[in-house]
Amino acid sequence: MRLTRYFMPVLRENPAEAQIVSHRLMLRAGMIKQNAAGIYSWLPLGFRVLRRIEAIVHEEQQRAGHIPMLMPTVQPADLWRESGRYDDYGEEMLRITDRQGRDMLYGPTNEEMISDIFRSHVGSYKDLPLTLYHIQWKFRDEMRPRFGVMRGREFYMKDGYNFDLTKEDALHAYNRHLVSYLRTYERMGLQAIPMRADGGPIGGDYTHEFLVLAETGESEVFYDSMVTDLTFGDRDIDYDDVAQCRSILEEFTNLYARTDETHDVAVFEGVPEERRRSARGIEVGQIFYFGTKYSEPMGATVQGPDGKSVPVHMGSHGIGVSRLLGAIIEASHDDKGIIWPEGVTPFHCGIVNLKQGDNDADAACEALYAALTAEGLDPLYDDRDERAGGKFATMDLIGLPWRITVGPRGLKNGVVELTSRRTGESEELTPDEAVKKVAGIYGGHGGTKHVEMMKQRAFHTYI
Ligand code: 5CA
Repeated sequence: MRLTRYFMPVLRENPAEAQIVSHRLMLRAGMIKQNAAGIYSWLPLGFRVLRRIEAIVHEEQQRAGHIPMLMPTVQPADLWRESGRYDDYGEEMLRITDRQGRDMLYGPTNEEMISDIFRSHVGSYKDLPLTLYHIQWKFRDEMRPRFGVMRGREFYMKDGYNFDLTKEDALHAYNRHLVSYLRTYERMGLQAIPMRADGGPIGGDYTHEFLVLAETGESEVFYDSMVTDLTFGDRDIDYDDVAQCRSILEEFTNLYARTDETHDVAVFEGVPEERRRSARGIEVGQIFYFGTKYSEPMGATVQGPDGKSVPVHMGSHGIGVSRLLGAIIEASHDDKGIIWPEGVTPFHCGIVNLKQGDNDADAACEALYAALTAEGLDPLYDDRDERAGGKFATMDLIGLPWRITVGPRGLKNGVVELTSRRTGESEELTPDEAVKKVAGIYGGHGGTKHVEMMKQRAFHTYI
């Protein structure tokens, strides 16, 4: 993409309405535009990151054997009357009446609808286990929408639902989700710690929230500092292996880590004092096992091996896809702007032309652009007629992990400069070497750990 042909309305001034850094940077980088309290348009740069995050979620869900689909945003109230949640859900639910006077609602979550789909089409235990998921807009009429996409009223969520014959099978589905979430967040460059939580309006005895530690987080959390040393890394996972999934769950949840809802001072005091931490965290996902809470009232049953009809054991599992943009920025920025992890960056690399209109500089930039594109990468070429300082400030603000700077002086010596946004370190390389190095980082030329992240097929090929 050439910047002169793009739509990236960068703001010079700090927007007064933004209280936290991620909101401020998303507005300044021209990623989002607020249309009403807690309701945003995703401008092109923001939309790119949203799609990249979504693509990782799709990949990891399907790796775990979960099946994508899409349910509507608007739901009939009658389904929610069946589960009893129509009255319980309260003011957070956006209620709508259609022209026939029928009660509808903008879905805050989909347990009822998926149970209805299940009961219409599945009748035998032989069709289990089954996990269906979608990534869809949700609406919760939050009392205090704030912090930009972190607490929106309209937000984008991955929600998945498992259907199993027994509690034991459903707990395997729970563990499988936990493992797949650990991988998902790590690919986005995040450490999200599973913490024991409370079921809230979804319900259930088993539930963990995934929290990214950040001062601006809305949740208060308590944990053993050793949990922050755990990393998932590049393990081989067999998602059908019950023992393996359970042992990973144990590894990541045995140490003390709880939100304030379930915090237990007496148990916490069992953690050696020097390892006890209390902090703030951003909740980027939550998993639940709630047994037959929905399947029983809604008649989501199957015929078991003995011929008897039994309600299925269910759980639901959510990832805050749009909230993740805010969480990643909170975890990865400096005073100049965003620093995107390679896994989610909107463009792989920036090209800065220090002297637009200079024949050699222009030609070198065009050649770099073509070579990077041929490697399957998406460069953003700043081809504006602007001074170098302004171009650098824009690149730093929007946070692309790598920048190639091209100027007449370097070109005389046959070199360009490759700069890491994270470390600020630069090296002089020939244009060829620079392309090879960037392609290598993202998985070309023999590859690195980013191979899987970056060799992503187009979004529509995931499903
Ligand atoms: N049905 C279950 C699991 S699918 C469910 O709705 N879980 S949830 O309420 O925990 O939401 C899942 C995730 O959505 C949360 O962990 C959070 O990351 C995100 N989320 C929830 N409310 C908002 C909001 N108002 N704005 C942005 N993200 C939100």
